[in-house]
Amino acid sequence: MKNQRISSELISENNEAALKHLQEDYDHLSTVLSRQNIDIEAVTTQAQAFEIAVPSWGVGTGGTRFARFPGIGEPRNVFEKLEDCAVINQLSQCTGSVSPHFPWDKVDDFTELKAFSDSYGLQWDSINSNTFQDQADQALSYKYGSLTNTDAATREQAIAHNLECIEWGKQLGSNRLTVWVGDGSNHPGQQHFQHSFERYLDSMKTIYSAIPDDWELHIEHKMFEPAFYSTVVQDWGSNILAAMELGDKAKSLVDLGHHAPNVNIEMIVSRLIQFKKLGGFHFNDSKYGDDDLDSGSIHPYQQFLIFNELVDAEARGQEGFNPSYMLDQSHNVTDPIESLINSAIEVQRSYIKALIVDRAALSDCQERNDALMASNTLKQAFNLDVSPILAMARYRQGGAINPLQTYRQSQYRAQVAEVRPSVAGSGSGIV
Ligand SMILES: [Mn+2]
Repeated sequence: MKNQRISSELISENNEAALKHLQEDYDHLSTVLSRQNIDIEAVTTQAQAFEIAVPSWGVGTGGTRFARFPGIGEPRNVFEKLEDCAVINQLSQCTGSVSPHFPWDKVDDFTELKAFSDSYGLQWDSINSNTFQDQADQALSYKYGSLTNTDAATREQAIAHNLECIEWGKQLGSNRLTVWVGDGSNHPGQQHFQHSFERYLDSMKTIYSAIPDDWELHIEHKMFEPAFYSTVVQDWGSNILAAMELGDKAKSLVDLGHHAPNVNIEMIVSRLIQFKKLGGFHFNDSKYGDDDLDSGSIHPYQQFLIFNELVDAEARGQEGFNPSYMLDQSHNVTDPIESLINSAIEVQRSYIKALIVDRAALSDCQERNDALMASNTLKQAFNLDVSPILAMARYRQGGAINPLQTYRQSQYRAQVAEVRPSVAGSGSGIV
Protein backbone atom coordinates (compact mmCIF):
# COMPACT_ATOMS: atom_id res chain seq x y z
CA MET A 1 0.00 0.00 0.00
CA LYS A 2 1.39 3.36 -1.04
CA ASN A 3 1.75 6.23 1.36
CA GLN A 4 -0.69 9.05 0.64
CA ARG A 5 -0.48 12.66 1.73
CA ILE A 6 -4.04 13.71 0.85
CA SER A 7 -7.00 11.89 2.39
CA SER A 8 -8.48 9.51 -0.15
CA GLU A 9 -11.88 10.15 1.44
CA LEU A 10 -11.60 13.84 0.56
CA ILE A 11 -10.72 13.00 -3.04
CA SER A 12 -13.64 10.56 -3.26
CA GLU A 13 -16.11 13.03 -1.79
CA ASN A 14 -15.08 15.78 -4.17
CA ASN A 15 -15.09 13.43 -7.13
CA GLU A 16 -18.56 12.15 -6.31
CA ALA A 17 -19.84 15.72 -6.25
CA ALA A 18 -18.25 16.49 -9.62
CA LEU A 19 -18.82 13.21 -11.44
CA LYS A 20 -22.32 13.88 -12.81
CA HIS A 21 -21.26 17.01 -14.67
CA LEU A 22 -18.03 15.40 -15.81
CA GLN A 23 -19.91 12.45 -17.26
CA GLU A 24 -22.27 14.77 -19.14
CA ASP A 25 -19.37 16.77 -20.57
CA TYR A 26 -17.46 13.61 -21.41
CA ASP A 27 -20.44 12.10 -23.21
CA HIS A 28 -20.90 15.27 -25.22
CA LEU A 29 -17.23 15.38 -26.17
CA SER A 30 -17.48 11.71 -27.14
CA THR A 31 -20.23 12.64 -29.61
CA VAL A 32 -18.20 15.53 -31.02
CA LEU A 33 -15.12 13.33 -31.50
CA SER A 34 -17.12 10.49 -33.02
CA ARG A 35 -17.97 12.84 -35.91
CA GLN A 36 -14.24 12.74 -36.68
CA ASN A 37 -14.19 8.97 -36.21
CA ILE A 38 -12.20 9.36 -33.00
CA ASP A 39 -12.93 6.97 -30.15
CA ILE A 40 -12.79 9.01 -26.95
CA GLU A 41 -11.93 5.93 -24.91
CA ALA A 42 -8.74 5.39 -26.91
CA VAL A 43 -7.72 9.00 -26.28
CA THR A 44 -8.50 8.76 -22.58
CA THR A 45 -6.35 5.63 -22.35
CA GLN A 46 -3.47 7.62 -23.87
CA ALA A 47 -4.11 10.45 -21.43
CA GLN A 48 -3.84 7.95 -18.57
CA ALA A 49 -0.49 6.73 -19.92
CA PHE A 50 0.96 10.26 -20.17
CA GLU A 51 3.77 11.00 -17.71
CA ILE A 52 5.77 14.13 -17.01
CA ALA A 53 8.45 14.32 -14.33
CA VAL A 54 8.59 16.97 -11.63
CA PRO A 55 11.93 18.57 -10.75
CA SER A 56 12.82 18.29 -7.07
CA TRP A 57 13.82 21.97 -7.04
CA GLY A 58 10.41 23.00 -8.38
CA VAL A 59 8.55 22.36 -5.14
CA GLY A 60 10.43 25.12 -3.33
CA THR A 61 9.52 28.76 -3.98
CA GLY A 62 11.73 30.19 -6.69
CA GLY A 63 13.15 33.66 -6.96
CA THR A 64 15.15 35.99 -9.11
CA ARG A 65 18.60 37.47 -8.71
CA PHE A 66 16.89 40.38 -6.97
CA ALA A 67 14.91 38.60 -4.30
CA ARG A 68 13.12 35.53 -3.16
CA PHE A 69 9.84 35.68 -1.25
CA PRO A 70 9.57 32.35 0.58
CA GLY A 71 6.23 30.63 0.99
CA ILE A 72 5.10 28.81 4.11
CA GLY A 73 5.81 25.15 4.68
CA GLU A 74 8.52 24.91 2.07
CA PRO A 75 10.35 21.57 1.91
CA ARG A 76 13.72 21.71 3.67
CA ASN A 77 15.30 18.57 2.25
CA VAL A 78 14.82 15.95 -0.43
CA PHE A 79 12.52 13.84 1.74
CA GLU A 80 10.10 16.74 2.21
CA LYS A 81 10.40 17.54 -1.49
CA LEU A 82 9.28 13.98 -2.21
CA GLU A 83 6.27 14.43 0.08
CA ASP A 84 5.19 17.43 -1.99
CA CYS A 85 5.86 15.57 -5.25
CA ALA A 86 3.68 12.74 -3.94
CA VAL A 87 0.80 15.21 -3.47
CA ILE A 88 1.19 16.46 -7.04
CA ASN A 89 1.07 12.92 -8.39
CA GLN A 90 -1.73 11.79 -6.11
CA LEU A 91 -4.03 14.52 -7.41
CA SER A 92 -2.85 14.75 -11.04
CA GLN A 93 -1.93 11.09 -11.66
CA CYS A 94 0.57 12.06 -14.35
CA THR A 95 3.74 12.96 -12.42
CA GLY A 96 5.01 9.64 -11.12
CA SER A 97 8.69 10.53 -11.27
CA VAL A 98 11.00 13.09 -9.72
CA SER A 99 14.16 14.53 -11.21
CA PRO A 100 16.83 15.14 -8.54
CA HIS A 101 19.55 17.75 -8.54
CA PHE A 102 22.96 17.09 -7.03
CA PRO A 103 24.45 18.08 -4.74
CA TRP A 104 21.26 19.85 -3.58
CA ASP A 105 19.53 16.48 -3.03
CA LYS A 106 22.59 14.54 -1.92
CA VAL A 107 22.09 12.19 1.04
CA ASP A 108 24.38 9.90 2.98
CA ASP A 109 22.20 6.85 2.45
CA PHE A 110 20.72 6.48 -1.03
CA THR A 111 19.13 3.15 -0.07
CA GLU A 112 17.06 5.02 2.51
CA LEU A 113 16.11 7.67 -0.06
CA LYS A 114 15.09 5.02 -2.60
CA ALA A 115 12.97 3.24 0.02
CA PHE A 116 11.31 6.55 0.88
CA SER A 117 10.44 7.33 -2.76
CA ASP A 118 9.24 3.74 -3.23
CA SER A 119 6.87 4.15 -0.29
CA TYR A 120 5.12 6.92 -2.24
CA GLY A 121 5.26 5.00 -5.51
CA LEU A 122 7.57 7.60 -7.06
CA GLN A 123 10.32 6.82 -9.58
CA TRP A 124 13.55 8.74 -10.18
CA ASP A 125 13.83 10.63 -13.44
CA SER A 126 16.97 12.10 -14.97
CA ILE A 127 19.83 13.04 -12.63
CA ASN A 128 20.91 16.69 -12.88
CA SER A 129 24.51 17.54 -12.14
CA ASN A 130 25.52 20.98 -10.94
CA THR A 131 28.78 22.60 -11.94
CA PHE A 132 27.32 26.08 -12.35
CA GLN A 133 27.96 27.15 -8.76
CA ASP A 134 30.58 26.53 -6.13
CA GLN A 135 29.79 24.28 -3.17
CA ALA A 136 31.05 25.00 0.34
CA ASP A 137 33.50 22.08 0.37
CA GLN A 138 34.74 22.57 -3.17
CA ALA A 139 38.49 22.88 -3.85
CA LEU A 140 38.41 24.74 -7.18
CA SER A 141 36.03 27.46 -8.37
CA TYR A 142 33.77 27.39 -11.41
CA LYS A 143 33.87 31.16 -11.73
CA TYR A 144 35.54 30.80 -15.13
CA GLY A 145 33.83 27.60 -16.15
CA SER A 146 33.57 23.95 -15.21
CA LEU A 147 33.78 21.32 -17.95
CA THR A 148 35.38 23.95 -20.21
CA ASN A 149 37.63 25.68 -17.70
CA THR A 150 41.10 26.55 -19.00
CA ASP A 151 42.50 24.81 -15.91
CA ALA A 152 42.70 21.03 -16.30
CA ALA A 153 42.29 20.31 -12.58
CA THR A 154 39.04 22.29 -12.47
CA ARG A 155 37.74 20.36 -15.47
CA GLU A 156 38.67 17.11 -13.70
CA GLN A 157 36.75 18.18 -10.63
CA ALA A 158 33.65 18.92 -12.73
CA ILE A 159 33.97 15.58 -14.54
CA ALA A 160 34.32 13.75 -11.21
CA HIS A 161 31.08 15.33 -9.99
CA ASN A 162 29.21 14.06 -13.06
CA LEU A 163 30.67 10.58 -12.50
CA GLU A 164 29.43 10.53 -8.92
CA CYS A 165 26.01 11.68 -10.16
CA ILE A 166 25.88 8.61 -12.40
CA GLU A 167 26.71 6.36 -9.43
CA TRP A 168 24.00 7.96 -7.27
CA GLY A 169 21.58 7.65 -10.16
CA LYS A 170 22.26 3.93 -10.43
CA GLN A 171 21.36 3.54 -6.76
CA LEU A 172 18.09 5.38 -7.30
CA GLY A 173 17.13 3.42 -10.40
CA SER A 174 17.42 6.35 -12.78
CA ASN A 175 18.54 5.87 -16.35
CA ARG A 176 19.62 9.32 -17.49
CA LEU A 177 22.07 12.08 -16.70
CA THR A 178 21.28 15.64 -17.77
CA VAL A 179 24.22 17.98 -18.11
CA TRP A 180 23.79 21.71 -18.30
CA VAL A 181 26.82 23.95 -17.84
CA GLY A 182 26.66 27.68 -17.31
CA ASP A 183 30.09 28.00 -18.90
CA GLY A 184 30.55 30.92 -21.23
CA SER A 185 31.85 34.46 -21.36
CA ASN A 186 30.73 37.98 -20.55
CA HIS A 187 33.11 39.87 -22.83
CA PRO A 188 34.01 39.60 -26.51
CA GLY A 189 37.45 38.06 -26.70
CA GLN A 190 37.25 36.56 -23.20
CA GLN A 191 37.14 33.02 -24.53
CA HIS A 192 38.35 31.29 -27.65
CA PHE A 193 35.10 29.83 -29.01
CA GLN A 194 36.62 26.76 -30.61
CA HIS A 195 39.04 25.93 -27.82
CA SER A 196 36.36 26.12 -25.14
CA PHE A 197 34.05 23.85 -27.16
CA GLU A 198 36.94 21.43 -27.68
CA ARG A 199 37.50 21.34 -23.93
CA TYR A 200 33.77 20.74 -23.45
CA LEU A 201 33.79 17.78 -25.83
CA ASP A 202 36.88 16.31 -24.19
CA SER A 203 35.28 16.50 -20.75
CA MET A 204 31.97 15.12 -22.00
CA LYS A 205 33.71 12.17 -23.67
CA THR A 206 34.99 11.06 -20.27
CA ILE A 207 31.50 11.42 -18.77
CA TYR A 208 29.94 9.63 -21.74
CA SER A 209 32.28 6.67 -21.29
CA ALA A 210 30.80 6.15 -17.80
CA ILE A 211 27.18 6.21 -19.01
CA PRO A 212 25.69 2.69 -18.68
CA ASP A 213 24.47 1.08 -21.89
CA ASP A 214 20.82 1.35 -20.88
CA TRP A 215 21.16 5.05 -19.96
CA GLU A 216 21.08 8.24 -21.99
CA LEU A 217 23.17 11.36 -21.58
CA HIS A 218 21.09 14.46 -22.17
CA ILE A 219 22.71 17.72 -23.15
CA GLU A 220 20.85 20.92 -22.29
CA HIS A 221 21.67 24.06 -24.24
CA LYS A 222 20.98 27.60 -23.10
CA MET A 223 21.48 30.81 -25.00
CA PHE A 224 22.48 33.10 -22.14
CA GLU A 225 22.68 33.42 -18.35
CA PRO A 226 24.76 33.27 -16.23
CA ALA A 227 27.13 34.12 -19.10
CA PHE A 228 25.77 37.06 -21.06
CA TYR A 229 27.99 37.33 -24.13
CA SER A 230 28.43 33.71 -25.17
CA THR A 231 27.73 30.29 -23.75
CA VAL A 232 29.61 27.18 -24.76
CA VAL A 233 26.50 25.08 -25.45
CA GLN A 234 24.46 28.00 -26.67
CA ASP A 235 21.88 26.57 -29.01
CA TRP A 236 20.46 23.39 -30.53
CA GLY A 237 23.18 23.50 -33.19
CA SER A 238 26.02 23.24 -30.69
CA ASN A 239 23.92 20.73 -28.79
CA ILE A 240 23.32 18.31 -31.65
CA LEU A 241 26.94 18.62 -32.78
CA ALA A 242 28.08 17.56 -29.31
CA ALA A 243 25.51 14.75 -29.18
CA MET A 244 26.62 13.45 -32.59
CA GLU A 245 30.27 13.65 -31.60
CA LEU A 246 29.68 11.71 -28.38
CA GLY A 247 27.56 8.81 -29.67
CA ASP A 248 24.13 7.17 -29.71
CA LYS A 249 23.53 7.46 -25.97
CA ALA A 250 23.95 11.24 -26.12
CA LYS A 251 20.85 13.24 -27.03
CA SER A 252 19.71 16.83 -26.96
CA LEU A 253 17.34 18.21 -24.36
CA VAL A 254 15.06 21.10 -25.23
CA ASP A 255 14.23 23.55 -22.45
CA LEU A 256 11.56 25.82 -23.93
CA GLY A 257 13.01 28.90 -22.24
CA HIS A 258 16.53 28.43 -23.56
CA HIS A 259 16.09 29.94 -27.00
CA ALA A 260 16.04 33.39 -28.49
CA PRO A 261 12.60 35.03 -28.48
CA ASN A 262 10.36 33.95 -31.37
CA VAL A 263 12.55 31.01 -32.36
CA ASN A 264 10.51 28.26 -33.99
CA ILE A 265 10.99 25.59 -31.33
CA GLU A 266 8.64 23.07 -32.95
CA MET A 267 10.85 23.08 -36.04
CA ILE A 268 13.94 22.45 -33.92
CA VAL A 269 12.06 19.54 -32.36
CA SER A 270 11.33 18.13 -35.80
CA ARG A 271 15.02 18.32 -36.78
CA LEU A 272 16.13 16.58 -33.59
CA ILE A 273 13.53 13.85 -34.14
CA GLN A 274 14.68 13.34 -37.71
CA PHE A 275 18.27 12.73 -36.65
CA LYS A 276 17.35 10.58 -33.61
CA LYS A 277 18.72 13.14 -31.21
CA LEU A 278 15.66 14.31 -29.31
CA GLY A 279 16.30 13.25 -25.71
CA GLY A 280 13.61 15.13 -23.88
CA PHE A 281 12.12 18.37 -22.70
CA HIS A 282 12.11 20.81 -19.88
CA PHE A 283 8.68 22.40 -20.16
CA ASN A 284 8.03 25.95 -19.00
CA ASP A 285 6.80 29.12 -20.63
CA SER A 286 8.27 32.55 -21.19
CA LYS A 287 7.48 36.04 -22.36
CA TYR A 288 11.00 37.49 -22.65
CA GLY A 289 13.78 35.01 -21.98
CA ASP A 290 14.35 32.12 -19.61
CA ASP A 291 11.40 33.24 -17.51
CA ASP A 292 10.57 29.74 -16.20
CA LEU A 293 6.87 30.61 -16.06
CA ASP A 294 4.15 27.97 -15.78
CA SER A 295 3.79 25.73 -18.83
CA GLY A 296 1.11 26.87 -21.23
CA SER A 297 0.53 30.15 -19.39
CA ILE A 298 1.88 32.42 -22.15
CA HIS A 299 2.13 30.46 -25.40
CA PRO A 300 -0.22 27.48 -25.25
CA TYR A 301 -0.37 27.30 -29.05
CA GLN A 302 3.41 26.91 -29.27
CA GLN A 303 3.26 24.09 -26.75
CA PHE A 304 0.52 22.44 -28.81
CA LEU A 305 2.58 22.79 -32.01
CA ILE A 306 5.52 21.08 -30.29
CA PHE A 307 3.26 18.19 -29.35
CA ASN A 308 1.94 18.14 -32.88
CA GLU A 309 5.48 17.24 -33.98
CA LEU A 310 5.83 14.66 -31.21
CA VAL A 311 2.53 12.95 -31.97
CA ASP A 312 3.34 13.02 -35.68
CA ALA A 313 6.63 11.21 -34.99
CA GLU A 314 4.86 8.73 -32.73
CA ALA A 315 2.18 8.10 -35.37
CA ARG A 316 4.84 7.53 -38.05
CA GLY A 317 6.71 5.12 -35.80
CA GLN A 318 9.84 7.25 -36.14
CA GLU A 319 12.91 5.20 -35.28
CA GLY A 320 14.68 6.07 -32.04
CA PHE A 321 11.82 8.27 -30.84
CA ASN A 322 11.36 8.06 -27.08
CA PRO A 323 11.63 11.54 -25.53
CA SER A 324 11.20 12.15 -21.82
CA TYR A 325 9.10 14.98 -20.44
CA MET A 326 9.80 17.09 -17.42
CA LEU A 327 8.70 20.42 -15.98
CA ASP A 328 11.41 22.97 -15.22
CA GLN A 329 9.82 26.09 -13.78
CA SER A 330 10.37 28.67 -11.09
CA HIS A 331 7.35 29.56 -8.98
CA ASN A 332 7.77 32.99 -7.47
CA VAL A 333 4.23 34.05 -6.61
CA THR A 334 2.24 30.81 -6.47
CA ASP A 335 2.16 27.73 -4.29
CA PRO A 336 4.63 25.51 -6.19
CA ILE A 337 2.42 22.44 -5.70
CA GLU A 338 -0.50 24.21 -7.37
CA SER A 339 1.66 25.46 -10.23
CA LEU A 340 3.16 22.03 -10.85
CA ILE A 341 -0.24 20.30 -10.83
CA ASN A 342 -1.63 22.93 -13.19
CA SER A 343 1.39 22.85 -15.47
CA ALA A 344 1.52 19.05 -15.72
CA ILE A 345 -2.10 19.08 -16.80
CA GLU A 346 -1.46 21.88 -19.32
CA VAL A 347 1.32 19.84 -20.95
CA GLN A 348 -0.92 16.78 -20.93
CA ARG A 349 -3.62 18.94 -22.54
CA SER A 350 -1.29 19.84 -25.42
CA TYR A 351 -0.55 16.15 -25.95
CA ILE A 352 -4.24 15.22 -26.05
CA LYS A 353 -5.08 18.05 -28.45
CA ALA A 354 -2.25 16.92 -30.73
CA LEU A 355 -3.67 13.39 -30.65
CA ILE A 356 -6.97 14.55 -32.09
CA VAL A 357 -5.43 16.43 -35.03
CA ASP A 358 -6.85 14.98 -38.24
CA ARG A 359 -3.47 13.84 -39.62
CA ALA A 360 -4.84 12.50 -42.89
CA ALA A 361 -6.53 15.84 -43.60
CA LEU A 362 -3.39 17.75 -42.60
CA SER A 363 -1.21 15.62 -44.85
CA ASP A 364 -3.66 16.10 -47.72
CA CYS A 365 -3.57 19.89 -47.22
CA GLN A 366 0.22 19.81 -47.24
CA GLU A 367 0.32 17.83 -50.47
CA ARG A 368 -2.10 20.23 -52.14
CA ASN A 369 -0.36 23.31 -50.67
CA ASP A 370 -3.60 24.41 -49.05
CA ALA A 371 -2.02 26.63 -46.41
CA LEU A 372 -5.23 27.98 -44.93
CA MET A 373 -6.94 24.64 -44.42
CA ALA A 374 -3.73 23.08 -43.10
CA SER A 375 -3.59 25.78 -40.46
CA ASN A 376 -7.29 25.39 -39.73
CA THR A 377 -6.88 21.63 -39.31
CA LEU A 378 -4.43 22.30 -36.50
CA LYS A 379 -6.61 25.06 -35.04
CA GLN A 380 -9.64 22.79 -35.02
CA ALA A 381 -7.88 20.42 -32.63
CA PHE A 382 -6.35 23.24 -30.60
CA ASN A 383 -9.69 24.97 -30.11
CA LEU A 384 -11.46 21.88 -28.82
CA ASP A 385 -11.77 21.79 -25.03
CA VAL A 386 -10.40 18.39 -23.99
CA SER A 387 -10.76 19.05 -20.25
CA PRO A 388 -13.30 16.21 -19.80
CA ILE A 389 -10.75 13.70 -21.14
CA LEU A 390 -8.08 14.97 -18.75
CA ALA A 391 -10.45 14.92 -15.78
CA MET A 392 -11.74 11.44 -16.63
CA ALA A 393 -8.17 10.15 -16.96
CA ARG A 394 -7.39 11.47 -13.47
CA TYR A 395 -10.64 10.13 -12.01
CA ARG A 396 -10.15 6.63 -13.38
CA GLN A 397 -6.67 6.43 -11.85
CA GLY A 398 -7.78 7.60 -8.41
CA GLY A 399 -6.79 11.23 -8.88
CA ALA A 400 -8.92 14.33 -8.44
CA ILE A 401 -11.46 15.56 -10.98
CA ASN A 402 -10.76 19.08 -9.67
CA PRO A 403 -7.21 18.79 -8.31
CA LEU A 404 -6.66 22.39 -7.26
CA GLN A 405 -9.96 22.61 -5.42
CA THR A 406 -9.23 19.34 -3.62
CA TYR A 407 -5.68 20.45 -2.80
CA ARG A 408 -6.91 23.70 -1.25
CA GLN A 409 -9.58 21.92 0.76
CA SER A 410 -7.00 19.46 2.08
CA GLN A 411 -5.14 22.26 3.91
CA TYR A 412 -1.93 20.39 3.08
CA ARG A 413 0.20 23.53 2.98
CA ALA A 414 -1.00 24.73 6.38
CA GLN A 415 -0.41 21.28 7.84
CA VAL A 416 3.16 20.97 6.62
CA ALA A 417 3.88 24.56 7.67
CA GLU A 418 3.39 23.42 11.27
CA VAL A 419 6.19 20.88 11.00
CA ARG A 420 8.38 22.78 8.52
CA PRO A 421 9.46 26.08 10.04
CA SER A 422 10.74 28.66 7.58
CA VAL A 423 14.46 28.57 6.98
CA ALA A 424 15.81 31.71 8.58
CA GLY A 425 18.08 34.20 6.88
CA SER A 426 17.54 33.07 3.32
CA GLY A 427 17.23 36.74 2.31
CA SER A 428 17.54 37.61 -1.30
CA GLY A 429 18.88 34.82 -3.32
CA ILE A 430 18.94 32.85 -6.46
CA VAL A 431 17.67 29.44 -7.34
MN1 LIG B 1 16.12 23.29 -17.80
